[in-house]
Amino acid sequence: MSKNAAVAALLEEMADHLEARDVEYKPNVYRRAADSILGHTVAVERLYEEGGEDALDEIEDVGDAIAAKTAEFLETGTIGELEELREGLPVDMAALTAVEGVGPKTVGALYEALGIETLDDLEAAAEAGEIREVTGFGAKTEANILENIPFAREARERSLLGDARPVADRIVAFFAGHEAAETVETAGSIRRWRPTIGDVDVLVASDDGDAIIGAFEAWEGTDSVIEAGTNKASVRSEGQRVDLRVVVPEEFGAALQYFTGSKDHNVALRNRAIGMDLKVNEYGVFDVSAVDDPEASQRVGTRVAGETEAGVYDALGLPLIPPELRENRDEIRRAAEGTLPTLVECGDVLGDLHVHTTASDGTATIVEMAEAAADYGHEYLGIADHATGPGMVGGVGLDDEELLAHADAVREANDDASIELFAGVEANIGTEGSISVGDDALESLDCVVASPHSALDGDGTDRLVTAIEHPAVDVIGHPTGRLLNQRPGHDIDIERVAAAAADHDTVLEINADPRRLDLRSSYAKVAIEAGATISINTDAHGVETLDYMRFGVHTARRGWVEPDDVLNCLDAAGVRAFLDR
Ligand code: DGT
Ligand code: CA
Ligand code: CA
Ligand code: ZN
Repeated sequence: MSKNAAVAALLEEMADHLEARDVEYKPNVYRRAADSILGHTVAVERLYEEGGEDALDEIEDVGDAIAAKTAEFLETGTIGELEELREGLPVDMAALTAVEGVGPKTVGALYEALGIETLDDLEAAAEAGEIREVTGFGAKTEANILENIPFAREARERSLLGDARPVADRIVAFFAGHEAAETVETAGSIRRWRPTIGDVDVLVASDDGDAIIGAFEAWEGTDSVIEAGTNKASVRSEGQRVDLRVVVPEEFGAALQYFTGSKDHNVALRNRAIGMDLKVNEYGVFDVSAVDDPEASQRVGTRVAGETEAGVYDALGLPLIPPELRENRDEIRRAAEGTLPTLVECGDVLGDLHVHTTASDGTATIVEMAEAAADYGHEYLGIADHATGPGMVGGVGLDDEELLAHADAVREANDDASIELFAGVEANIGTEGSISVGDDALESLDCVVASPHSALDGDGTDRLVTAIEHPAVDVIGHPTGRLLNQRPGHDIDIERVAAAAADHDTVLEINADPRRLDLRSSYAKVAIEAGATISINTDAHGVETLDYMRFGVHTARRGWVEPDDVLNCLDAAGVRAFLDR
């Protein structure tokens, strides 16, 4: 990943420090610059390498001074002025300001008065009733702070699925080849493919807990052991916390069901069981109709299931519910009715309609991307390089004439390619919903993706609906513009957006880049219920990230999406027919 996020974080921290010192105006200048750099599609290091500070200066909202500081960071790995500010106020600014109701000014005041530097300090001071004694603070503020600390801790401790999943995959592969392990599976949020992960849960079926735990501690991917017992160990690997549990093979299914969660799904499932005179827990499903006190022990009554997960659900009169659906969003009722959706699978996706090449900010040529997509198994690929327009600076993005020339190059490559190539564009949606490419150019392209790249705060509904209504727009890319753990993106009224998309036959993208996963699953569900079509695209900027597709597919599954809802589950001829609609 580019260094844009790192630079943006440092500029935000500078803004916080200046604000803590009651400096006016300047903090906002830094924040706007940070936002713009974060959302900028070209890597700052590349801009700097090619055009020096002048090129950085060209980024929206970045002036001389901030361009110089960015350059200083790229040259030295640090910013001198920030180092000085940190010395004057040696606090964990990001952690403290993550607490709702605590801003930089509060941090400054609490450091002056009580020497608070960390979240632990803050918590201890609030618990001791010291904060209410500081001028400008009261008992109510103190109580609020105390209440909001756990949430702040958690938000800061969640990893991106895209970072956690590879760690889980490696552990599963390791134990799949281990003689003492009968079965190994992920559990928890990683198995449900949540976009962010608190910790990675892994479950191993084995009669030899010591061998499994010992192997895990000694595994080359284990960086440090947090705790280890006879049947459970927690370690750190690649910055991820991993919880591994060992259970006996006879109870593996029940344990897998229990530890996959979600908690809300499990509660709903247990309630269903109670109505059937059954008890379900991590050890099995038990018939307790003849038992006086079902709570007397964990393994009570007659055991009717537990070796396999399907058996657990079957004992409760249900088909196996896919892990992605286990969020207590009506899946148990639908399972009981026999009307669960047939979810889209990776193998159903036949192409990718949003990738970049060196013509804009990608790292591979048209031919290289086409070959990689063919190797990946795709039947077609939509080349959607950036157009110029709002959000694009530093020379990135093609004007109308360049787009037409690029489309010719794509069509030429198509003649020799083993898969079908669509000549497309990723146009920018202006703040009022305008499309940053002329109608003549749009007309001559096969596939038009239009995405918001600038001004991503506030409500984006009108903006998106206007873009959806444009007759040449085929797909709305990453509709809200969110970046997970970084910025929330637009608020949208998804019902209105979905209705407009359905009306105008405009497709809504689930962007599969694990930093985005946008549309989020709950919005995708609303979209398909309104009759809109989804497209799952990687937005790959190089050959390596074509396999982001799986993150998009599992996000779609979390949104109850079926193959029929997805444009790129059609074959090339079907997609071509849709685009010519
Ligand atoms: P995370 O780690 O925050 O991303 O989310 P999960 O869902 O992986 O949660 P985690 O790691 O705390 O626990 C894994 C699963 O274990 C969870 O999804 C359901 C189950 N579980 C854990 N604690 C409880 C509990 O107190 N009650 C119930 N019913 N289930 C629990
Ligand atoms: Ca977990
Ligand atoms: Ca856990
Ligand atoms: Zn893109």
